[in-house]
Amino acid sequence: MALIDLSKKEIHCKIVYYGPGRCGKTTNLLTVHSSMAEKARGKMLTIETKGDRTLFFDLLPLNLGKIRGFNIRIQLYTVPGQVMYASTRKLVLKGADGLVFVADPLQVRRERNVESLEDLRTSLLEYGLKLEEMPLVIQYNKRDLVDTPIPTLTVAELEADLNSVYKVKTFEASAVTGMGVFETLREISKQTVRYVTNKHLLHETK
Ligand SMILES: Nc1nc2c(ncn2[C@@H]2O[C@H](COP(=O)(O)OP(=O)(O)O)[C@@H](O)[C@H]2O)c(=O)[nH]1
Ligand SMILES: [Mg+2]
Repeated sequence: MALIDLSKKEIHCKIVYYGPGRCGKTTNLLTVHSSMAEKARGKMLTIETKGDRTLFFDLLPLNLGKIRGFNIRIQLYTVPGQVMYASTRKLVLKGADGLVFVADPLQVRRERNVESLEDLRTSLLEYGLKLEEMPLVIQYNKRDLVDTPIPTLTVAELEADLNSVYKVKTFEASAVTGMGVFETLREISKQTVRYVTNKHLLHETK
């Protein structure tokens, strides 16, 4: 749940980057962190195991400026992808206001994407949240691999697998080069702030 501090005139939103292990969630946050001005970003907290895998979550606080006199603060989280961290993954989702589903285009990960999106939907339901009613964007990551010999899925295939039900905005991206990373963040931030302010009827606050 978003935290609204009326005395400080601040809104805190939580956006979670979700997706199968190794799809590029941590890399998204690292790219955002390295390109944001220092005063707009907080310290990135990341706890990784040896093989650059996220053990608990990554956290990146951002300050997005003001809307209607309220300071907008956003916290970006990632989840650990590995199967054995299912309970941590669910815990990170608690109180999420917006979601980015990061899809891996490697053909060998095709089923993992679908499973992960279903996992997201059912975990949210346990918190009483419906994915189709929440701010959501899908990012088709690693598009830089398309021109390499590595077998990748086409956008049409990914779209059929992951977006035939939700029909949300999608972005082609490469978290390593930065392509599409800010477009994804901008759109989910916009949707999330709108969702949070509508939910709390802030438009009635002067
Ligand atoms: N080629 C390519 N590799 C990527 C991209 N994004 C992430 N990776 C690589 O994929 C691996 C897993 O990325 P990571 O961000 O740790 O995935 P996470 O498990 O979702 O957090 C790392 O070796 C990254 O460098 C991308 O857009 N293109
Ligand atoms: Mg990670």
